[in-house]
Amino acid sequence: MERQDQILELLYNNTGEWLSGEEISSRLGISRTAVWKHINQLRESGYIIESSTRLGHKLIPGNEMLTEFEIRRRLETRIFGRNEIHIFDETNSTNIQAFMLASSGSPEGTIVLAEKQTGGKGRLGRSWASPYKKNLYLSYILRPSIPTIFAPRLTLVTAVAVSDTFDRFGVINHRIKWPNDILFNDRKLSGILTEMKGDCDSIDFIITGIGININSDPDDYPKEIRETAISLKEITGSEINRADFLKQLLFNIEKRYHEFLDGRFNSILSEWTAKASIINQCIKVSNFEESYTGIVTEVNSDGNLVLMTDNGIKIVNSGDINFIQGT
Ligand code: BT5
Repeated sequence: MERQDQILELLYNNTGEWLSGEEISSRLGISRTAVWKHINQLRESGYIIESSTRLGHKLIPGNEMLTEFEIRRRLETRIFGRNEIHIFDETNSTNIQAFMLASSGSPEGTIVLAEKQTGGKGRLGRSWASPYKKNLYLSYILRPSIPTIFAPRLTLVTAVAVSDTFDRFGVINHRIKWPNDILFNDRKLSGILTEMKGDCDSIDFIITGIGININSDPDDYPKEIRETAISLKEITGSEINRADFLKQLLFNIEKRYHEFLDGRFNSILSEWTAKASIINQCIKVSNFEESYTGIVTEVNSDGNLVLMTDNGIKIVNSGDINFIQGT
């Protein structure tokens, strides 16, 4: 552990109380001048620390830092985030970074975060708006030993884990929109992008990327999505600590991923279906190649939409859906 982290740890163990410079210096075996220097650096990086020559130092609760230290001290997972954590102040896309890390051997559970993405990716070449220090832009590496054809199921598994986390933060009335959106009042709160490297037989690795609007305000987005995006802060009326949200999210992702690996996909799919309120709805689904209108009879175990159309049953594996009014 680095010196600054050791000092933080001591301050955290005494949050809201004074801890003398002398005690810190003797516990860590460094000079009091060195303690002051580290405390100043911590303050510069955003921690609110009161200091007094007589009383020492006191950490004021309520910081909003997304650092490796803040993440690790919260973790309740066994694998996710336990090994490699990569945090960028700014990067093109956490999915791209995670892909490169996975290609050079980073293990399952490696997580990649950014405070800002300059080329945040959506599906089908679209982009993900990623304002600085407001939200969560997370990608992680999976290396499941499953047949390649099962990989699309992981998007549904992830959507349920993200939805579990919103439940936990009191956003009960959100909805999953096939295949990968989480909506609140028809506005987008989160999107998921699953990418894979492998061949027909086996998966080398999967990168799952999740964008979650946590503390952004409408002004933080490009004009085109101001009416269609929403953040957790806008829903709950208060700022959310991103590290707290991330802790819960990683816990839920790991839990759902292991349920999936343990052969419990069908029960996850039932939960997904209940949260998506899509069965028996009339929808139009469009992708590059085609568009169909029909009634959804099922989301099958591959995550495909099964539609009853005027021309019979259609099974659709990708695209965007719109609900047709009046059904
Ligand atoms: C998605 O694509 O919803 C997947 C988004 C995945 C983003 C994460 S962030 C971390 C990781 N690194 C990446 O580079 N990507 C992943 P799609 O279904 O194609 O939706 C994209 C559409 O959502 C855009 O065309 C906009 O209309 C809208 N959109 C873009 N940014 C948004 C935002 N921050 N909030 C709500 N809607 C947004």
